[in-house]
Amino acid sequence: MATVQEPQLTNTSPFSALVQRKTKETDVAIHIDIRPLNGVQAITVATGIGFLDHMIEALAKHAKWSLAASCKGDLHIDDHHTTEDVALALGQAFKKALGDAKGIRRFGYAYAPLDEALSRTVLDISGRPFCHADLGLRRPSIGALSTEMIPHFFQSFANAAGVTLHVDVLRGENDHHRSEAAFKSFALALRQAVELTGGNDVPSTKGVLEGF
Ligand SMILES: [Mn+2]
Repeated sequence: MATVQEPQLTNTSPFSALVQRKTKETDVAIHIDIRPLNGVQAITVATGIGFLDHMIEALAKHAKWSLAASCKGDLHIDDHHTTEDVALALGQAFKKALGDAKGIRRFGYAYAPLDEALSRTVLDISGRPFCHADLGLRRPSIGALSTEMIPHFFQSFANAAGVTLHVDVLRGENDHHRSEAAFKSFALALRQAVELTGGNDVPSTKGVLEGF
């Protein structure tokens, strides 16, 4: 198994986090910055699964993150552990980077089209993990990524990040497009939800977001 990986982003904002997650199945390192200084993004993703890299790159790009994500996983078995553990570590890193979540909008929603495909994401950075991801994918896999792992990615992220998440792909003929539209709408909704309102309160009538 690989050695523990070093942080890869330099000159990060206070809204950055490093998560390393190592088991007998995977060795994941995530370094995230959800508000990169001057908006200058640096994105490198290497999970060993090309289509997963493509989706996470789209997520980082459109969420306006800087992200260094790498995983050495047991791909000789299949893509399950790698996809799940990357999503868990990414969700954990996102939550850590958000800190106490003061002054954020909290709710976010977005539509994203990709040619004939159209996806909608509605989410709440609530501290209450929930995921409904209805992507309507029909192929067994896209590249080396099993399509059943794509909703599972959203589920794992939501669990680790403490996010209430609804992702629905409303139409689309091409599964690559349907999936990519889903990740883009997710990215745009996350970006909206973490926007700073200019206030400094916790956006909850309870005065606290569970787990933040
Ligand atoms: Mn694509």
